[in-house]
Amino acid sequence: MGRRVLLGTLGLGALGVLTAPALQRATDAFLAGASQKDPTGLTGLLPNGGGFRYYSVTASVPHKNETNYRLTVDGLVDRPTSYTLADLRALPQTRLVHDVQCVTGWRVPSTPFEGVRLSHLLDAAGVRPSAGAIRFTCFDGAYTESLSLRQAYRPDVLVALRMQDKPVGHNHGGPVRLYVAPMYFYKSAKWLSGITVTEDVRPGYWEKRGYDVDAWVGRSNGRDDEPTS
Ligand SMILES: Nc1nc2c(c(=O)[nH]1)N[C@H]1C(S)=C(S)[C@@H](COP(=O)(O)O)O[C@H]1N2
Ligand SMILES: [Mo]
Repeated sequence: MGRRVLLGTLGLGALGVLTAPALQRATDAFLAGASQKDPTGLTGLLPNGGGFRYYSVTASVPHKNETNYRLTVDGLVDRPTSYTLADLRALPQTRLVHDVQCVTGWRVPSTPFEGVRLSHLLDAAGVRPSAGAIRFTCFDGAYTESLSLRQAYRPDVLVALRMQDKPVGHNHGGPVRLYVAPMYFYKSAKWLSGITVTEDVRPGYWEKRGYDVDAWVGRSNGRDDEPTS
């Protein structure tokens, strides 16, 4: 084999190995960059589709699936628990259909979300009397969110496995995202990996940067949108 042919072959082989993850990283980074500085609304034309914008505070997010996804419930509970996707699917599922409202103004009508009620996971873990709030963490390694315990027990707050009647895709925060129907969409943490029961509310990523901790649609952040739930 001549030197050029050998190099060519190696090059193609390397490309084959690299292309899929490298492309995904490039896409993630591009979408993240584009959506963060978008006064035009043009990122609405990019993937996530159906009126949704792609948001991520990190340039790339690892992909999690059937084999490596875990959701932990810990903190002020009697029984700390770790769930696989199969574990979550085996629990009672609730389907809700409401509008989605982002605090930057865009709204998507009647979007189905389906998954396990957060209250179910909290009851299973046994929340201690000293508890007052929940802190959510994500496997992007950066995003966090919060709810008061009272908000967390609402029946329209889900640990969502499905969105738009299909499994939550990676760009929408799959395989598992939080869904807080009555609040601005920043509450619905994508790539959910941790539910920690705490004493007090610890403001989340955007809340430390000025958004309201109690994010009711139409009654917070100085906005007057129609409520979503
Ligand atoms: N982990 C994580 N979750 C997140 C965000 C984020 O940047 N990272 N952005 C929030 C905001 S501001 C919105 S509007 C929605 C966007 O969800 P989408 O990308 O499915 O449209 O996710 C919310 N959850
Ligand atoms: Mo948002």
